[in-house]
Amino acid sequence: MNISEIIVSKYGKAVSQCSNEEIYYALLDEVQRLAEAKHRPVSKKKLYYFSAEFLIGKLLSNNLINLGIYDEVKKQLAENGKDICDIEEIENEPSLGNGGLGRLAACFLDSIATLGLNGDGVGLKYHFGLFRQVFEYNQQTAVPDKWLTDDSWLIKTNKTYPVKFKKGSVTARMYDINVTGYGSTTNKLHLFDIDTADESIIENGIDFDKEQIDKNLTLFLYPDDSDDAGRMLRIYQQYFMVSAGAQMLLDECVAKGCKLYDLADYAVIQINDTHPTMVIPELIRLLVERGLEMDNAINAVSKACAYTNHTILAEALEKWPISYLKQVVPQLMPIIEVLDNKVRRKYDNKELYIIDRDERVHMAHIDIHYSISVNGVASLHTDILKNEELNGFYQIYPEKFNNKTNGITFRRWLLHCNPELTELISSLIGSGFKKDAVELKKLMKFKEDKTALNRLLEIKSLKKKQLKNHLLTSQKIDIDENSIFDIQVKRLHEYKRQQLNALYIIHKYLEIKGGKKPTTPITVIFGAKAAPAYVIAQDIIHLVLCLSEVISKDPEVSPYLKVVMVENYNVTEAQKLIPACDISEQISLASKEASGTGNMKFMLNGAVTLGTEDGANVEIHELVGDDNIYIFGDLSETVVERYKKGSYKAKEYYEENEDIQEAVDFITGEELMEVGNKERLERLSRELIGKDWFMTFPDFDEYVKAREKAYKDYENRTEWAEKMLVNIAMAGYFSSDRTIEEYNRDIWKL
Ligand code: 26Q
Repeated sequence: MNISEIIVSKYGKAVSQCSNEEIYYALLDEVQRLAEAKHRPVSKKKLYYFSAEFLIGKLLSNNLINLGIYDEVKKQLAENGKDICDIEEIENEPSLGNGGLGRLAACFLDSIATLGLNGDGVGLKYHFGLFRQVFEYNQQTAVPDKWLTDDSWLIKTNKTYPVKFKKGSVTARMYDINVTGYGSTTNKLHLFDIDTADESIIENGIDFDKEQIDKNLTLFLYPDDSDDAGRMLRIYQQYFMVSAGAQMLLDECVAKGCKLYDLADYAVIQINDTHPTMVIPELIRLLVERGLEMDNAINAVSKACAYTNHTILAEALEKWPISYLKQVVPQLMPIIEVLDNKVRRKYDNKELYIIDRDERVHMAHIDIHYSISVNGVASLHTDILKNEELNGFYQIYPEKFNNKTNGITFRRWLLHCNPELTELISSLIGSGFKKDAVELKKLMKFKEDKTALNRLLEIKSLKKKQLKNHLLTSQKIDIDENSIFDIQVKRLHEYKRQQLNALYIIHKYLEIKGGKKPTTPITVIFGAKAAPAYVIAQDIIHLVLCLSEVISKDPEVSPYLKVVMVENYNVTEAQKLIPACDISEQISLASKEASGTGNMKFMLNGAVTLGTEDGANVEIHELVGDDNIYIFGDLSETVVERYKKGSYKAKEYYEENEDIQEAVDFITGEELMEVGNKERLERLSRELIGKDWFMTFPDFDEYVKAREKAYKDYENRTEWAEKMLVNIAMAGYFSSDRTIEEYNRDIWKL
């Protein structure tokens, strides 16, 4: 690629005379051309990855890396006085996902294309992704995040599909985004939208008229916890996506010679959580409409579908009231009833029914009965599904259950976000790890190599300085680059226990006030969005922001402890935060975090995990061994038992443990009250003492101990560098290329 030539032909001037924006759009056009020129994989059978969320992040650099021209472009820009990082800033991040599940879908698309597999994504083209988070008065406010620009990565196609609702029909139009793998083939992400969407109906904040479906259908991505009006719209969105997607895939299969009853020879549909579950009854409906007998249609569809479960939180499992479905998509109800009746005839266990006695449709139950595969996303998670949550189903379909431990794409989470570390690794073990991540294990040879270890520490320092500079410009926050960077970034949820981290901070603050100063100063960084309707989550954000203010205003403590909450945490911020991290906080209540994927990104970038035996932390622990991770807290079995018995009394811990009492009392003490909102802080304190549903108190002492041990170990820089090295070396297992190979080997068989 010759950038000067491209720019001259587009704008008639030199690169140095162009604005960053002009350069960005020229590169976008050129990358699109190169991506289109790569060939598409061909195979009889094709994968359709259905997901309500694809948290793809910015695409320019990712595409340049995958096309193998990133370094060249960077060099040519530099020769013309332009910094590629400034060009990257021009691109808006498409935040088309809530968190882990959406980001996983994006990593998977990258790996599917990289492995040359024939597989496309199917989803929705939201006009506004997840809300943009703004802090005001130490609280979160949510504002719309417009990411679409006239010229973007979306390619408008002329493919349209009618989608019928009870209230009337809409036309779905397909837009495509090229998915350039790090290899020779390109796939597509198909996102559906309506031409009549109307952004002008948005009122203040992120409110809008929820009645006008033809205008609002694709405006917003729903936060993971929402109000009732929003729920109805969710059903509209889900059906719109699956109906358009189902028609598209049937057309493609028929064009290849599919006779409909043999659908499973042409298509495999991976259902990403229950959000796309209606694709099962919708495909059955379409096959019947095209002439198949109901039983044959059910059989054909069941053989083509596979389901991934991402959560064991009961409240997050979708159960739609029949009355809702009847109001939105009455055409699906007769089919769902047939599916339920078949189950009822076969099994007399009410827990397995699709429709329960409260007239609600259990979406996961449709998936489990009418698909070939049910998978969890980490080994512990799959075990819990088999033995606890879905045990009834496991008993009747043991062959369907399988584990697929999540993974991340190393192109974005190492090569792109940490070129310095990538270069060091290449210089030590060659570039083979870029294609085969397990080769990172070769780094183990350098465990005692002082030069290599020192280079690792130098790179970490550099990434910390870069983050410091970024936070200074973006948020006017100044952090000490020589402090320990202790980071917890993820969606705000009680089960993830940001409140436990906050309790530790209070404990530490009081300790420093009492004269016990840390050897190396500590910077605790949070990044988290809370669903707007999730009150306690908002309260926890408020607590962290208030703590940050109180501590920074306290001259006795501020030289040793700083708390930062990064505003609007998203993929772009993650790419800057993760490489700079020393300690990775993965402190969910054991059994609650299905997998986690941030934990893998941190490990890959040389952070050491402080975590519970939960989700994929268990596998990280097994890989790196006791010396290279800080594990604390009750085990999943203990937690599960405690829930079953209903024996947990937070108040007893509060009354008997002085440290806990002191920390909790601080929440409603005068220092915080002075900067905070009384109602929020009091509600949070009551919630903790009266309920503490995610059991922070029982883990508190061990957490404090483990965190202190990590801070102490950090002081021995060489030993710490060894831990960093082992983490990087063992991270290869968590490449999403490995995960996708397993999906293909066990489920898709492309
Ligand atoms: C449901 C109903 C109505 C509105 C929204 C939702 C909704 C939206 C998003 C429910 C759940 C989600 C997202 C779930 C999620 O991100 N789960 C995470 O998936 C990751 C990838 O497997 C895991 O690593 C995480 O452990 C899991 O929490």
